[in-house]
Amino acid sequence: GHKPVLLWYTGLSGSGKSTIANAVEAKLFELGCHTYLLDGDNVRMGLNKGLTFSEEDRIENIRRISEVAKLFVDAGLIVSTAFISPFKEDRARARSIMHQGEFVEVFIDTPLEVCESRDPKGLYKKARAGEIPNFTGISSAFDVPEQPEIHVKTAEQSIEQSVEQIIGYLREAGVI
Ligand code: GGZ
Repeated sequence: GHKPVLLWYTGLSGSGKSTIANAVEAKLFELGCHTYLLDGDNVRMGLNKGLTFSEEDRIENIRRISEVAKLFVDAGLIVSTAFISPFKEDRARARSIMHQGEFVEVFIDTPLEVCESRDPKGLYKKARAGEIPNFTGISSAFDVPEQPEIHVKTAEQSIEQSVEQIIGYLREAGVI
């Protein structure tokens, strides 16, 4: 058994949010937990189709994601959301609609230089060239989380170690 909880991943494009969230999910599945992952692939294509990367639309993107995540947590699942979620007010609102202890902020802390050097989709290159407006870290803000429950420094450890760090937190917190 496990307690329902929301793992709220936040970090720059290319920081490793999706990779780590997927690996943590696989581990939780092995442990018999019921999980659900919300990410760009299943949300920005469907529920939030049509939303752009303007400040206004990002706020709406995160608001809808927060509400949907709450529903899944109410259904008893361990929910993970993997979105940049750059604005601290929006993360604070997501936290505020959850019950005490059900919101776990996971800061995937990868320096901009590292994200930019990885640049798996070539988006940073395009953003630097001015081809993508409002690009987080280049031409749109990312508010650094001040007190995340879990602070993952990906430049200093392997993906496996990051996964263990998160699983370890969930064990200590009595979630799993
Ligand atoms: C940031 C952008 C942008 C802009 C497209 N700024 O690395 P990716 O490609 O796969 O992840 C990024 C994703 C960010 O969507 P989110 O829904 O997570 O953002 S937010 O929480 O801020 O609403 C990136 C791609 O979309 N992308 N344009 N301008 N990332």
